[in-house]
Amino acid sequence: MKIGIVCYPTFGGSGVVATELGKALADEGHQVHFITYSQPARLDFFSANLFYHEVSVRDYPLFDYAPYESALASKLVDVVRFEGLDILHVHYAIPHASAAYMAKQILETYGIHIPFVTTLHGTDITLVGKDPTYKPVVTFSINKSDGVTTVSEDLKKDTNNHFDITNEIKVIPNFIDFNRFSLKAKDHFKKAIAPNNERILIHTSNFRKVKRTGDVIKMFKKVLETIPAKLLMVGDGPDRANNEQMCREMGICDHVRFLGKQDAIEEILSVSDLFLMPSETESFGLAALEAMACKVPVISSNAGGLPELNVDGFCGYMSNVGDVDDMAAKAVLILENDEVLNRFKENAFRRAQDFDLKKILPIYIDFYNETIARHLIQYPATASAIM
Ligand code: GMT
Repeated sequence: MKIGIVCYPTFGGSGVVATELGKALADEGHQVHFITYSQPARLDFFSANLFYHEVSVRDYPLFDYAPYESALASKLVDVVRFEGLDILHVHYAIPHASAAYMAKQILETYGIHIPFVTTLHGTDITLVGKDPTYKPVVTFSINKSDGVTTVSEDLKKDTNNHFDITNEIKVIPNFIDFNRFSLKAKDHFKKAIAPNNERILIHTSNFRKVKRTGDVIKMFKKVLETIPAKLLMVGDGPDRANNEQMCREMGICDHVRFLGKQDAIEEILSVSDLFLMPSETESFGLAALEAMACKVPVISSNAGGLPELNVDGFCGYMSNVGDVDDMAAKAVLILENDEVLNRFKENAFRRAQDFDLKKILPIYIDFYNETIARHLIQYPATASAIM
């Protein structure tokens, strides 16, 4: 198959899933074309089956806001025509799904009929998409997609609750590539962070309000009252400066390291004992899955799709959003005893295996084939051209 993937090229979860999916499809022999405004963060190597097409937005003094959506739709038309793509897969509804719809309509004027699949990732529905600013466009483009997927049952439910959806939504959970995410021997690193064998707690995110990074700091402060520990805060974003200030006011700076954005996150996870994700909402929680794959149990909130990933009392614990006391108590329960900690670590790894890329990739490939087949029924004249 020749597949066009549209995504945000940043470190955000949707971009990561899109890029990892594209890489895996390319490994299976499919030709994958990424179409976005800069090289996706995890696409930093050569593969014969991977292509990147940059969407450049022309600035003009008249524009207060450069029209990215039009530039993307035009680029999609160009790439589909030139490369002969079979299907488009857009990640994150805004503005990718509506740009794909626009491109599809334009391509029809050239006699080219291409289906597009939209994958909803979370904030495109739960935070941004349902705002009246975008809602009519999001609803329309979901309903006009030839296939729609969400990364959890909870996100499917939210989408159906908040929008007037006439399309069937298929749930395809996020996945993990164990070739990259697995326990690495990084003892020297562990010694540098925790010279007295303190437990290492970790949080990774984009430090937006929804991640409740302040709760991470408060929870850690409570854990520290019982257990010698260090906290690694990985990533960057709007709340980071506040969180650093909180640590100063709490007098715990010696125990907390803010590491900023990190590429080799699997190496840092490999020296960690507990992952903290107290999010306000989380459609799936990919960062927690990455931790689990590296044998790190998870203390999380029970918001959104997190109960579909974190199995309470098995590979971690869940608490109500904002219940920092409960989260800290459960963290101590896991951390205070080596035997318990090791059991949770092994269970985290076992749970992560349910989301092995090898299990999820065929579901996406089948979904593409079904979508193309359904589309061909609508446009039988194109069948011979594609097959
Ligand atoms: O959570 C973020 O900050 C990034 C966001 C995104 O859209 O890139 O992540 C969403 O998609 C991820 C991949 O499917 C999910 O694992 C995250 O749970 C989801 N974030 C939220 O729902 C808040």
